[in-house]
Amino acid sequence: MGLSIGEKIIKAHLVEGEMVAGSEIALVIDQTLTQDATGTMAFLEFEAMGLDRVKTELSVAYVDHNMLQEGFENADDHLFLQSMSKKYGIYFSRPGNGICHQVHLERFGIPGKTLLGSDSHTPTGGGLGMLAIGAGGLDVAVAMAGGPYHLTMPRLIKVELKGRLRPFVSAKDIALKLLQILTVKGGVGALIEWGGEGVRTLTVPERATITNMGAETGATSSLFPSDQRTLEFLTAQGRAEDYRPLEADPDAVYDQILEIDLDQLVPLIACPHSPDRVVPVSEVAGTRVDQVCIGSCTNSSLADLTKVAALLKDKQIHPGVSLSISPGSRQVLTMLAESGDLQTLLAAGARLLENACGPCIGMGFAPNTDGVSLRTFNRNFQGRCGTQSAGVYLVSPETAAAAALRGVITDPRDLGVMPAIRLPEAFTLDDSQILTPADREEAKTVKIIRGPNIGSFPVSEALPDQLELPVLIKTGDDVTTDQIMPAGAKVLPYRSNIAKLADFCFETTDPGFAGRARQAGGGIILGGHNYGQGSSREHAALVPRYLGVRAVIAKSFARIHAANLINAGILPLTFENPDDYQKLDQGDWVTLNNLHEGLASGRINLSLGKTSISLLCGLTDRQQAIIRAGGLLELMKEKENSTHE
Ligand code: MIC
Ligand code: SF4
Repeated sequence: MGLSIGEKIIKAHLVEGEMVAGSEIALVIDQTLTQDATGTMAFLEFEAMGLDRVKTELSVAYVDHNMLQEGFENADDHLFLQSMSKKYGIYFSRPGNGICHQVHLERFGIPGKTLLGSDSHTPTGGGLGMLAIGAGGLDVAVAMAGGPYHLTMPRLIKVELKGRLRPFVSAKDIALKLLQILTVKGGVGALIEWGGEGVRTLTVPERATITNMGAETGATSSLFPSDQRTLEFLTAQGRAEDYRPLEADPDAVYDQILEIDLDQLVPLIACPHSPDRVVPVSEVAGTRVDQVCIGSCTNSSLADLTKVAALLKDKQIHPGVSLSISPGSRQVLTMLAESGDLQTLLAAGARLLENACGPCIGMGFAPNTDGVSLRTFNRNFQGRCGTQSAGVYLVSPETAAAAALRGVITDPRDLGVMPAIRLPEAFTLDDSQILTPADREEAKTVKIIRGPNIGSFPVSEALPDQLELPVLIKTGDDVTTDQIMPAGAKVLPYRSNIAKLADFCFETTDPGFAGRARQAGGGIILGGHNYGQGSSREHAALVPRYLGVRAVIAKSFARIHAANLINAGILPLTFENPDDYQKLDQGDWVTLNNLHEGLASGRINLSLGKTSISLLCGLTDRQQAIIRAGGLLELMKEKENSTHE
């Protein structure tokens, strides 16, 4: 039987388990990436492992999220990351060099390799044919230390692309179409592989837009083949030697096959407040627009911004619209300046922001009260932009440009003829803002710079056999990690300071949560389906754990968050009978009985007065050991102590 692209990469990196969907496997990780918002914690965890250098082929640390620097906190974090990188053999992409996923694609990604990143949009690398997976910081730290990455072998979804995109319809519309089909839950447990004749028409940055947003379906990762288009991109980046072809075997077998006809695809838009609320742009055309933001790891490539410049050339944006442009990298910004397109964008009235995540994560450029913001980004969860009452719509660069010109949501096809754009054959190369680590000798003398904002990793304790705790909160379906642990300009500076961060847990939806947890000395969380979707931030597990949360009971979990809960020593439990969710309420004191036996048998009994509820916890032996120890770092310490005795 033939193999798919993903199966080929997995087979070449498999160190534990079998390639059977649903079972646990472990993979060797070739490359890692971290960013500043999750990286400080990942680096503290790596440091706690006591190694003198990373063991990967390549590890890169990026600074792209926390760049407002309203106080000393962010700058402290940057210096900490820079000194850690220098000492431990990690390349350091300086603030201003660009968004991690865009820069990694341009300068480091290699087809056929594995990449583990402490950011949920790491699958952007799948556009180059690399198996790129998002994970919590601790899993990335383990990979930096040379340990394998454990995950559930995904089932395979193949998406066949037919035909060719029409003018004004672009890769973002393909990503939105898939979200319309799969929803924010449909990709959970799956690897999405793209194939069919339409694939050949898409460039690597276009493919990367699609694999980037595969994260919104909950998928483990998304992958394109590595072909002539890949070679063209790598050659233009001066990296032709990194090319290797990679295709699925013709007789590869998939669990599900979908088809998208590019000829029939129209401009699409995701309405507030979920990336899967997708409709044709024409359905909401005419809606007033206050703000348009172009950028983010989804749509900030040179081609994206060149298209926008072509559409805005010799025109002025609508007076009611504020337009921001955040180029994905310094390479993109430099080339926009060289081509004159930067001047075109500024002359049209655009506001130029840094080459960073910026408004995507609520770091500035928050919309007005009740504002309507059209963004080329990937997430539109309520409040993520910094304004609770604003409505964020997700669109392609073409649709964003049309709205910027007209002041209302506009089908970009109404703009007439799409101007032809010309891209240079070679990218402008300048890696001066990527710092090379010290060699082994010099590394010994490098001192780690640790400002007062750098906290320490919280300690946890082993799991008792019985827990009696209150239900601290009862949530609905699709709770995001942005709700559990909000980001934005006020909170992000404390990503290296768990004690301080704890004040903000569930703050936007339930400001009393942290107080209740502190008062009760801990508790459990009750969730609906897809609990913990979205970001990979392990803070959404570390902070509840710090507040004494020992278990989350939900109807189902998002992949990365479930792994983060286990690593933090929090038990993820599901209902044997989902209707039992109705029987529990906030404030109930519940008892979880015979936990150690239950962990092993996969079934735990919860009692609430006379009511007894059966909960499931299908954990592997490895995961059970982590939970018993109180967390992955605790387990590693236990193991180390027993070898030293
Ligand atoms: C996001 O898009 O939510 C982030 C910010 O990039 C996160 C990481 C984080 O919370 O730091 C992600 O997607 O993993
Ligand atoms: Fe940054 Fe936004 Fe991409 Fe997350 S989704 S990495 S915040 S640009």
